[in-house]
Amino acid sequence: MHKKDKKGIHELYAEDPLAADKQLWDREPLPNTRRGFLKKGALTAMSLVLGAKMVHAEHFPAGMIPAALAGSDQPFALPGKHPGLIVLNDRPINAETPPELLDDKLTPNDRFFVRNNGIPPENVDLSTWTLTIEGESAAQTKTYTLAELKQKFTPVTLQLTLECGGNGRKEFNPPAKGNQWSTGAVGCAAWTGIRLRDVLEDVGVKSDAVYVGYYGKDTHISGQADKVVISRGVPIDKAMEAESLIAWEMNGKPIPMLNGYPLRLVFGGYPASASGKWLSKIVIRNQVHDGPKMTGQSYRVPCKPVAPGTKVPDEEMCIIEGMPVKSLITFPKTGATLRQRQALPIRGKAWTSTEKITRVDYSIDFGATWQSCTLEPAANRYAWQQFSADIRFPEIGYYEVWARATDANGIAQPMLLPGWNPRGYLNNACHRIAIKVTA
Ligand SMILES: Nc1nc2c(c(=O)[nH]1)N[C@H]1C(S)=C(S)[C@@H](COP(=O)(O)O)O[C@H]1N2
Ligand SMILES: [Mo]
Repeated sequence: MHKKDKKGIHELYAEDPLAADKQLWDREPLPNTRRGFLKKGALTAMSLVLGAKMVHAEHFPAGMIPAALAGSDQPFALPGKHPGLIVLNDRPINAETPPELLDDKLTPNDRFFVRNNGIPPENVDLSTWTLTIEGESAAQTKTYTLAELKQKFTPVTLQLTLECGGNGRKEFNPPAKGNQWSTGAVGCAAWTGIRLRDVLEDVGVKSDAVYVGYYGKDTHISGQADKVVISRGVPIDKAMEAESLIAWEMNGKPIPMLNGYPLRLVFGGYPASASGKWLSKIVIRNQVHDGPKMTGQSYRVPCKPVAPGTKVPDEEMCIIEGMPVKSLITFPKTGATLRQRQALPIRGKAWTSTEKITRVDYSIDFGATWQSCTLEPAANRYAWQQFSADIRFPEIGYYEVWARATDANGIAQPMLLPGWNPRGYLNNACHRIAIKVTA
């Protein structure tokens, strides 16, 4: 095929999107990937996602999502993932979980969302995988094999909620660039591993330590071998918390490949971007960690509220250090219909980075009045909590069920969108579902 012909496909889509499969167009990845054809790194990512080598990939237009991933019926699931996950971006792979697939107490491994910034490592060898701890504020540099980590330190299992900082981004206006997450970049699993602090203490933490940063074995989408995909971190106090884990198991099984196999950090109550996957190195820093996606506008919000659409200089952006109180209705699926006088059971999850959720309420009159839900306690700090209620509706018609969680500090979710920010982080507006009551 000639270059010109390839370009023709692009132009057709660019000029007349309706001529193309509408859904395919809607699901296009970031605008910056629309031009040019697949790079080597992207090709690897694509094969990984399809679970098979893409034959003739050199002819596949860069702006297009493979048909296998583009429709609402995805014929082949992502490797190790439930077919109901919604793929938002295929290079790198990002997929969210619809609310009704988050109804289990703990999110099953195949339903846990995926947020990749690069390409996961291939052919992971457990016998040669190592974790190195170093940095200005480390008393020494020390490297552990997986077997050493498992033998030397006390294992722990904790239920920890991971939520991407950009979850809910889709709602912001003006829109923010990046994956247009709806509600599903969240999950809560039982993670088994060891405490990060035990390892840090074994190495020795100097008194001037302020931050830890991670490095993982994923590779950059550009195919450049030496380019770090993402290297974020947490303040030393967060690293030293009893719930901060280096994990190798998720719900009693090895962590799925797309979620960081064989080793990852798990920081509950923090933007999940801090929870480094395919973990190979931790640096103990005497300054705020400055790896890729730690600086500039990434995972930061304006230090002071700004009007929607404002350009905010880097120095007025502050690092996100915790996720806001939030909840999700996981049953029924939006659009449920029931008969008059039938009670509607609802279920959902609520989570916070503070001590705990103390109440969840629901409204069927668009927030005018609220009734309380039954709320289960958390298994441990940073685990999500289950709520439920039986709702009766006064008459036939259309309703919405809204849910609103409140934390131990008395902070409740906003009913509408919270503060606009340039990158579209921290949307914790109340979740709602549509209900029809018929005769
Ligand atoms: N090495 C590495 N770690 C990473 C990422 C990544 O791209 N590479 N993505 C981060 C982001 S932004 C999020 S939201 C979580 C997502 O974790 P999950 O894919 O297991 O749901 O992993 C974080 N850790
Ligand atoms: Mo994220």
